[in-house]
Amino acid sequence: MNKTTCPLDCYDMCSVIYDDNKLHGDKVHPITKGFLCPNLNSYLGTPRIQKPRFKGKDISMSEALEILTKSLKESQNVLYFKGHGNFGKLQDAPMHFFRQMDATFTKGSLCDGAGESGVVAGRGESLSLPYEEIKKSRVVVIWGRNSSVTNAHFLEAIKDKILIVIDPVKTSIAKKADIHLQIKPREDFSLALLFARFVYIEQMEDYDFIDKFTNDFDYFVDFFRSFPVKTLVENSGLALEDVLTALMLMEKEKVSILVGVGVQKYAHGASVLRAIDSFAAMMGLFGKEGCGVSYLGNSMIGFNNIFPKGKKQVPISTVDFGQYDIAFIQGSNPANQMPNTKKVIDGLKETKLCVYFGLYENETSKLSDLVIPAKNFLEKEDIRFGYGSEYIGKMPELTQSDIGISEVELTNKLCKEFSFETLESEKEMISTIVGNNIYEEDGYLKNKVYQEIPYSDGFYTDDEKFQFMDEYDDELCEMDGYYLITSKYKYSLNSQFKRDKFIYLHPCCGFEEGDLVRASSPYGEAEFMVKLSDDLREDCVKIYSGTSGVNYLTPDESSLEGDSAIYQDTKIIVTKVV
Ligand SMILES: Nc1nc2c(c(=O)[nH]1)N[C@H]1C(S)=C(S)[C@@H](COP(=O)(O)OP(=O)(O)OC[C@H]3O[C@@H](n4cnc5c(=O)[nH]c(N)nc54)[C@H](O)[C@@H]3O)O[C@H]1N2
Ligand SMILES: Nc1nc2c(c(=O)[nH]1)N[C@H]1C(S)=C(S)[C@@H](COP(=O)(O)OP(=O)(O)OC[C@H]3O[C@@H](n4cnc5c(=O)[nH]c(N)nc54)[C@H](O)[C@@H]3O)O[C@H]1N2
Ligand code: SF4
Ligand SMILES: [Mo]
Repeated sequence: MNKTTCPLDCYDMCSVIYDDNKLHGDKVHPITKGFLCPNLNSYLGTPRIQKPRFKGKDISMSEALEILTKSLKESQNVLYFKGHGNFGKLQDAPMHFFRQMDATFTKGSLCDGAGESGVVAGRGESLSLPYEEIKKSRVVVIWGRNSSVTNAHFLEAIKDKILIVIDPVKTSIAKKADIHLQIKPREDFSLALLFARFVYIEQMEDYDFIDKFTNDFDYFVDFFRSFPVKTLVENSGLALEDVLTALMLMEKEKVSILVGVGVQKYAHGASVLRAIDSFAAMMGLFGKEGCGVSYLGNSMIGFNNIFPKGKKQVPISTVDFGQYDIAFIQGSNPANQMPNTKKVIDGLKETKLCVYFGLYENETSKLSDLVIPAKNFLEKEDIRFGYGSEYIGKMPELTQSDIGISEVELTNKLCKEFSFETLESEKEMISTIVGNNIYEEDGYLKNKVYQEIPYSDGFYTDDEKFQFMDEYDDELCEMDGYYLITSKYKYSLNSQFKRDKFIYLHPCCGFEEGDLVRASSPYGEAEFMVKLSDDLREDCVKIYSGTSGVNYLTPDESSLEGDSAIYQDTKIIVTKVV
């Protein structure tokens, strides 16, 4: 039996059996429990790029590498741009080459970076909650995470809990919740401060915890008291009664708060996570059985990074491809997934050589001069770490194919051409990366950092204490139009697999199902077909990640902290196309 791990960018990190050319969910893995999601189920059936291509013409792999080498040798100005099409750690191998040739790297994130910097400011490091701890909670708060779509294997762990969902959309998990706070988008900061204010009024603080494990609580009290309750309630778009009901459900209980990326696709995303953490710290929810705040954890915690980036780095969400002679794009589809598609496409057209290194055809491969097919996760040796649990996943090479080249092989070929130091073998690199920081339990690997309940011995800050927030930065500019919700679609993994094509609006918005509409923002416009949904608030539109056109509408700006994309920090005007 061939066991491996799902390579896709996902909280669940499923354990996978590859048998008879098919992928199956591992029945004995405690989280996977025998089923895979529609995305991995589509993996083997999705047509791959078979052959390298240069300016539209099929070529051999050695010709492709020759063109790449020659162009790289002639250029001083190279961008290395990597996405997360495959979460394996050895996917970073090309950094080894591009660092030695002094290419420009990206910093920050298209994903979770704003929130992460808020978590790090308070806790020093972002650890997620072990699956087993979530199971021990009595109350689970799902805050800006669409667990039934993006985190489906965790539903089993939370099925008997008191469930609070905080989301502008009536998601299917929200419909099952004991209470759903259908918050106004962008206002989670206000809600976290409201919670904090009423914890204070009702004297629900955990004073022992605050004394022993935190700093600057008094400043935090002054900080949240500087916001009038009335303003916070109005901002949140919620009834105070519902906010208080949710808080009372948490009183004196073991509470896990599972936070997703939905709350932080904004300039002030770091402050949102810091405020949620500060509220949780006030309640003493860290370091105790069945308690904690789980955001997307740092998957590399405890491990050695053998692929450091080069010194030259630019924020990823504002990359201007046109400034580089060569853009080498790996495991990503920026022409669809990056904000401000018009600017991205103009830039990709301007580069002298745009190189796409991936598995599937997409908007970026079509715009690229040189297309290099990759090996898929079954055809190369790797290991992956998770951002949603304590598990580690082996990804052994299980099959071979004539198609594509692995990231490690490509790196070694380029290093040889440039007389740079080559890589060690895959097994040696994996062993250096993990060091002695893993252990085995019931046949599966886990990260030793999670052997103890996260933060039970203190935090990862200089004085090992949680740092409460006491200031706040935001760049809110008032605009007309609908809030944009752009979240994940069940049948696609960002732009991979089956994509959606609709804009979703509330039935009261005056459009009919099937209408063709033009959506516009200060960044651009695109046309979509309407679907009506009373799961939305009346002030929101929803367009899933991966939908063609959505990122024509999104801002190519970075969050105030964390150099992260801020997809939802704009408003959308919708007009009917006649
Ligand atoms: N099927 C599937 N699974 C995926 C992915 C995929 O594309 N498809 N992508 C993977 C990746 S890359 C990631 S990062 C994770 C992310 O997974 P999640 O963290 O679940 O992220 P999203 O789906 O973007 O958004 C989650 C929820 O946030 C809500 N939301 C939007 N704006 C706000 C707001 O202002 N406040 C609050 N409280 N909620 C808000 C949305 O309605 C949505 O229900 O999923 C991974 N898993
Ligand atoms: N509107 C909007 N935009 C978003 C988001 C959103 O919610 N809404 N979400 C953002 C988030 S959270 C993320 S993480 C980013 C994701 O953005 P990207 O990282 O660009 O993700 P994908 O679109 O999934 O593209 C992954 C590509 O990786 C390639 N690939 C797969 N496996 C391998 C491999 O083994 N080797 C190589 N070389 N290539 C491989 C595939 O061909 C695929 O085209 O998008 C962001 N963009
Ligand atoms: S749920 Fe996530 S980890 Fe599991 S198979 Fe699907 S994409 Fe992979
Ligand atoms: Mo992501």
